[in-house]
Order: sequence, then structure tokens, then C-alpha cells
Amino acid sequence: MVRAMSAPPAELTAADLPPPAAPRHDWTRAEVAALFALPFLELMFRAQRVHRAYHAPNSVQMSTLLSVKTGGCPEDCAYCPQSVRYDTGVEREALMEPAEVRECARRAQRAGATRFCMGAAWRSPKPRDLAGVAAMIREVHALGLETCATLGMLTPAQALELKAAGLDYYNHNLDTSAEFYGAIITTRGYQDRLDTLDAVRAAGLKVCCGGIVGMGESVADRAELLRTLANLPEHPESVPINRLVKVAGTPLAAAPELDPFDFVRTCAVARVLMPRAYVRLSAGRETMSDELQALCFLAGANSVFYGERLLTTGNPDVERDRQLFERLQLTAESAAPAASAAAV
Ligand code: SAM
Ligand code: DTB
Ligand code: SF4
Repeated sequence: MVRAMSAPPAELTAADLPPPAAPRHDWTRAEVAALFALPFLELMFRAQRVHRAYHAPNSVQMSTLLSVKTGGCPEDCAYCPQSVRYDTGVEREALMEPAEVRECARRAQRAGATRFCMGAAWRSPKPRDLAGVAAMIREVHALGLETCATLGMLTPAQALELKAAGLDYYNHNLDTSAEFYGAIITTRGYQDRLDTLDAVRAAGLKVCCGGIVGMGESVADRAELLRTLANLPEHPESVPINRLVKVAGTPLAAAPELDPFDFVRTCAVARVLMPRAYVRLSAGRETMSDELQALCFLAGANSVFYGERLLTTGNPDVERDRQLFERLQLTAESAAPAASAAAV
């Protein structure tokens, strides 16, 4: 006899699963190494379990990036097309005007983005530059978008000035482990990055901080990057995981090919270590297959950069993302109530 079966729930939620462990800030090297060493499917299961306890399982947050000051950066980050030291064909441009930025933000909002991130190729902003960016932030904030900026190192006073202008998030990546950092950047140290993160937190800004995979780092370096982030006094609200975009002219243009599953593993471990964070599938999506992106979402990535451009390199166009989301039945996270209240 065939037994009648009730329809399975559309989504397994926290209520269907054992309670997850609470977020921790005391991860050991051995524990994080053990996560990376798990069989792939086991790691994916654990990441998915954490993901469902803390997040809507089929929803993705969308941020749009704009380079508001391009090229000519004095720093020597080996991956970056905007460093003045490498011949990459990126032209140096002046800081954009607030009205121009406002138009770009409005377009991003109409296309469905809920956060707008302004990036500048600076080591750190000069006082006049900061006033210019503060004016942009006021414009974007007034549209009802969440605001994010990435401008290099900040002093505590600069972080407060940005907060007062209406900044919600500050992006400042650790990029890799403290041990490997010197092989990628020599013009600043890991402690400089940590000091800026402290200043950002102290100003009451939300922290967006992650790194890059595929620069020739070891699995132990990836584990140390994520452990450092997870052991901060508070987890970053947003953790961008970038796959290196190999740009001709940069020292990393010929970096060894990364196994795509190792990228997925990095997303999954980030999800397990920082349950509440939005893990952003960041740079490198343009050359990823839809299947690889789907695996990243399964691993707990729940945010993307949305729109044709990152800062100076390409990103999937809006139509390709629309189709991908439709095929995976993913929905775009809507704006936070306070943000969506403002007129578009
Ligand atoms: N100049 C500021 C800074 O370095 O903090 C802000 C802009 S910088 C371009 C922001 C981040 O972009 C870097 O920390 C790095 O993680 C990422 N990035 C830059 N070039 C990249 C590339 N070729 N591939 C992947 N990520 C990249
Ligand atoms: C982040 O982690 N990735 C974004 C954003 N934060 C600022 C930048 C990616 C840049 C990729 C290379 C480029 O387009 O210049
Ligand atoms: Fe400059 Fe930022 Fe690029 Fe480094 S990553 S060279 S600091 S723009």
C-alpha cells in the first residue's frame, strides 16, 4: 500500500533543525584548519545548517559599486590595477562630483540595489577629499540607499566625520593572513588595517571586511584571514570574499589557477565562523559559471556586487544576474524599512 505523504515544507528553517552554536570569537588555528580539511559535502552541509539558522535561505543582498576616484594610488598592493606602480592602462581620474554620484546611485537603486558603495584609490583620504566624499554620502543617503565607502586608512576623527554624513558601512579588507600580507603589500602593515577597523567600529559604523582568494596563498593563510575576522571583538556585518581578478600589468597577473572548490570552501568556512554576517560573493563573478555561483550561495554566500562594473574591472551584467536569480529562484533582499521609506 502506498502511504500518503504530506507535502514537504518549501524551506527548512531554524525550527526544523537543531539549535546552532552561538557565534564565537575564540576560534583556534586547529579548529579552523579542521573546517577547511572537512570533506567538501560535509563542509557544505555544516555551512548550510548555520546559514538557515541565521538567514533567509533563498535571499541575496545586492550592493552596487562605483569608483569615485580612480587610479594613481601610491600603494603597492600586488593585485590592484589602480596602483601607480603598475602599468595596467587604468587612467588616473579626479574625485567625482556629488551630483554625478547621485545619478549613478539613483540608477543602481532603480535596477534593484539596496546599498551603494563608493570606492577611492587612496592610501588614506586628505581633509579636502573627505569633505568631498561626505557630500556624496549625504546625496546617496538622501535617496534612501544604504551607504558604504572604501577610502583606505582612516583616523578615528575621519571615521566620525563619515558617520555624521550618513555613512552606514565602511569597507576595509584584511585581504589575507598577517603572515602572507608582506608578500602582497609592503607600503602598509596588517596592524594599520586593524587600527582602521577599530576606528570604524568606535565611530559606530558597520564593518565590511574580507579578503581575496587566489593570490598564491596557502589554505592556512585563508584559515588565518577568516580566523582573524571571526576573532575580532565583533564580527564584521559584511564579509566580501573576492576571487582574484588577474589584471595584466599587476605582479599577480600570472598567479596560479585556483581550484574553484577551494573558493567555495572559503565561503563556507566564512559562513560557519561568522553566522550573522552577510558573506559577499565579490570580485571574480564575471568569469564564474552559474553553477559555481550556485555552489557559493549553497555555501552561505548571500550578497553580491550588482551592476556591470566593480571598480575598474567587469562584473556580470544586470540581465545575466536576473536570469541567474530566476533560475535559482533566489530573491533580491528588499531595502531595510528605514531605507525604503525614502522616495526613489
Ligand atoms: N584603496 C582602498 C583600500 O585599499 O582599502 C579602497 C579600494 S581597494 C580597490 C578595495 C579592495 O578591492 C581591496 O582591499 C581588495 O580586497 C579588492 N581588490 C582590488 N583589486 C582586486 C583584484 N584585482 N581582485 C580582487 N579583489 C581586488
Ligand atoms: C571588495 O571587497 N571588493 C570590491 C570592494 N570591496 C571595494 C572591489 C573589487 C575590485 C576588483 C578590481 C577592480 O574592479 O578594480
Ligand atoms: Fe590603492 Fe586600495 Fe588598490 Fe591598494 S587596493 S593599490 S590601497 S586602491
